[in-house]
Amino acid sequence: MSTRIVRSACRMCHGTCQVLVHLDGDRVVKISGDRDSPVSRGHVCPKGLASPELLYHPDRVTRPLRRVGKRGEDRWEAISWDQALTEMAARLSGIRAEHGAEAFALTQGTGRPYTDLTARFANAFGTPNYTGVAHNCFVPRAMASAFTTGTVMPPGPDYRGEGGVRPRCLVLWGTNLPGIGGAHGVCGGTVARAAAEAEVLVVIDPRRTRSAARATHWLQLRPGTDGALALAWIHLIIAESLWDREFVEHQVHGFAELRAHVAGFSPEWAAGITGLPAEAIRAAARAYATTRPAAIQWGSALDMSACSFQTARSIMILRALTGNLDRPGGDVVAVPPEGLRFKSQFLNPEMTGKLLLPLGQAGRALDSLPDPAPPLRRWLAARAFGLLDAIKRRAYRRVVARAAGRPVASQLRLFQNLRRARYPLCAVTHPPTFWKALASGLPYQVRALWVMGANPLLTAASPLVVETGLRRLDYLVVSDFFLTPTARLADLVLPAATWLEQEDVVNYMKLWCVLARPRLAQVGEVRDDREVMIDLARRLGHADAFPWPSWRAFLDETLAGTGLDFGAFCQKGILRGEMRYEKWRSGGFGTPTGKVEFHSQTLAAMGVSPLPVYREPPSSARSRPDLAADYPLTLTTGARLRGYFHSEGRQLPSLRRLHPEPEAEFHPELAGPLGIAAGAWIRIETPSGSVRMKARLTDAIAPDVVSAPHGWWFPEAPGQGWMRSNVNLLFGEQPCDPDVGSEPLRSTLCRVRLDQAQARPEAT
Ligand SMILES: Nc1nc2c(c(=O)[nH]1)N[C@H]1C(S)=C(S)[C@@H](COP(=O)(O)OP(=O)(O)OC[C@H]3O[C@@H](n4cnc5c(=O)[nH]c(N)nc54)[C@H](O)[C@@H]3O)O[C@H]1N2
Ligand SMILES: Nc1nc2c(c(=O)[nH]1)N[C@H]1C(S)=C(S)[C@@H](COP(=O)(O)OP(=O)(O)OC[C@H]3O[C@@H](n4cnc5c(=O)[nH]c(N)nc54)[C@H](O)[C@@H]3O)O[C@H]1N2
Ligand code: SF4
Ligand SMILES: [Mo]
Repeated sequence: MSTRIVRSACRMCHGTCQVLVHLDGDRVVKISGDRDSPVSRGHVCPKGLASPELLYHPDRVTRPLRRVGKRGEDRWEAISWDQALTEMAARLSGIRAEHGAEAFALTQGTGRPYTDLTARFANAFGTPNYTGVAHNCFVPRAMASAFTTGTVMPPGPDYRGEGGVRPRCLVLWGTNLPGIGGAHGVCGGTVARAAAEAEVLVVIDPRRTRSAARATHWLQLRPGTDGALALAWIHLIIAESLWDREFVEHQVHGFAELRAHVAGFSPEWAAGITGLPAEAIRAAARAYATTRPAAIQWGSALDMSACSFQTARSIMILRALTGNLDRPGGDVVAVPPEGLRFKSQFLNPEMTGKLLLPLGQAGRALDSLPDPAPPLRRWLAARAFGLLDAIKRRAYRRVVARAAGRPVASQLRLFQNLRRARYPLCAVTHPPTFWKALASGLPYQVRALWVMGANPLLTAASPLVVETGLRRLDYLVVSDFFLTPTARLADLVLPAATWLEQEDVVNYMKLWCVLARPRLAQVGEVRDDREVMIDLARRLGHADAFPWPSWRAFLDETLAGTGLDFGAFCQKGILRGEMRYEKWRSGGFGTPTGKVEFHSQTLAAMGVSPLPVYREPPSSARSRPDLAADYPLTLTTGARLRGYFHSEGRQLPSLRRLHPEPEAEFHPELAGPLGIAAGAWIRIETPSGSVRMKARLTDAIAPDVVSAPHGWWFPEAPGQGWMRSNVNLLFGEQPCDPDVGSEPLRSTLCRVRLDQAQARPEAT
């Protein structure tokens, strides 16, 4: 057999690296780093290396499976794709005809290739019940960017330094990118290099990560208190006159209001909340404000709190206040390659097909607030919506073009008003509310759900509510690689293509380039999720919204403006944009005032604080001293493991060897008095539940904090053991961030004890 090496773009995490795929004949035998890649410069992580193990795993679902036993019994028959999609189209049309389009819902996992079309599918079908994990992942930060500087894709560190300088000060705030591989379009290898190069490295993390150990300033704050820290930084920068006067004078709206607002948020105030010494807060803030250029790499620890949006707002403000926005070596917005039509929702909101959703449907989402209008007004509104929809359909392209010209903050306000959104900045159906509605049948019963590449029994908070909800459905379809605990409850399982089996123009969250991903393998009958959505949408009569006969046709359209077809694009491997800095000098900012909005009138009109505030985690010693008596420790969950992507990878041997068991980290000082030795099985308990993990003793964490991984199940166990070590069982119904609806998964009260049964249970 001949061997060859083909360059591609890995997708075992959010997809940040170009890699080399080694083939022996038709068989993928190895993945290696690509030293020539300007994106990843040879970086590759254990997940990327394990790709062939995923591709050829004997447990993969390789044909559509229809349930034959009772729900959850794990008895299936293989059927053809045509049978599967004919049946699915019939079931979904039937439900739409009988119960309305809103009785069908679609949920997805984190950003993956399918994200290109999922929202569009839901909107074209006519359901407002499109949901996922957005509230806890990236969207709080994207919203902060949209409302502060006018771009949904937030600015980020100028790692490439095309202006001749890279960040001299780098802040890693709630992220461990150098340790985990990659996230949200950023390669961990790139961040590691920038951190090593920076003269000042600030790390804000309750755990002493490797980066924290080598940082100039490590702020080991109490989990969930980043919002207070950020406000204190703003306070200090203003109090000590360290802000960029010229930038603020010409490019900022609301500085005076902000100045008055933060007067009370001194480092001493924040010290009392964060547990950090006031002097340490001062020193780090001064270092950040006085070392230019400076940039902040932020991470998802900021998203999973009851104060996520406001904290991200404060950080957006810091970037502008210090004059680092879009300046060489600062926090920049990249320029995309010329001629390309972006398909990522974050870069091209038109892809979501939001305007395809009939106007009257928006307010029927499971999380919409009740309509306060009297019945006659509601009837009239429905008629008016009908008329407007007819006009909209006719003039679709013009309506889209006009809408796209308006500031994104104004678009969001209009849409969220129409939705009567309970959480004004949660642009999807609020996930916890969604799962509760599925389980309770209130305000109405959802009949069918498509779970597109997600494992909510492991990754959503309140897994028992999720389970009840899934069991109540008439029809559950799950697209996945494996029969996960979630997929086992399905009526139909659709086998998905891995990245090696896809072809793609990869632009997930990387504005500055797109990468080529040629199809290099095919196992069984697996199909690309997007091809399946196009196929199904057309069967359902939505060829207008999905005019492409195939996925390849879609890709060719994406590339049309570049003069390349997909084959030629693959030869090139990457297309890059040409960086320009200080773009605000010509165009201002895409906000309603055209400036960076420290104060936002749009937010005020949506019932959100127009200036950033701090909120205490709802379950903490400060907010719930009554609980703290029994649950004295602070639990943070989900710090990423290098070898796993969320609940994935437990069945891949090379990854399981890296992390064979779920391990919770805590301090020896805490373990000693509890009689817990390293490696002992323990129980972590909250008022909502109890899970089993192994003790990993380390002084890298404060003595009153526990850090536990999420996503643990045991594919090898008879019942898959999804209740054994599933950290999300520790979260019951909890107050969410009132703005964007995120959940405080990074800070909740808990306690720990030795588990009496020290053996590993084999079945659950
Ligand atoms: N306690 C706690 N919970 C958390 C977090 C935390 O930090 N703490 N983090 C949250 C965050 S930020 C996120 S984003 C979510 C992630 O939540 P999920 O996205 O649900 O996480 P995964 O475990 O990756 O589940 C995805 C499933 O999709 C399958 N899959 C992977 N790729 C594809 C594909 O291309 N197509 C299809 N059809 N299937 C695919 C996988 O096999 C897997 O079973 O978890 C959240 N949950
Ligand atoms: N290997 C791997 N890579 C991944 C993923 C994965 O599951 N595995 N998931 C992907 C996804 S969907 C996401 S969202 C990203 C997330 O990746 P990152 O943005 O890097 O975030 P995390 O690793 O979740 O958490 C980063 C750090 O936050 C710290 N932390 C915990 N609580 C707090 C807190 O309250 N405040 C602060 N400041 N820090 C805190 C943790 O100790 C951890 O070191 O990673 C993506 N990449
Ligand atoms: S960091 Fe992500 S993209 Fe890079 S090799 Fe690892 S899994 Fe693949
Ligand atoms: Mo995420």
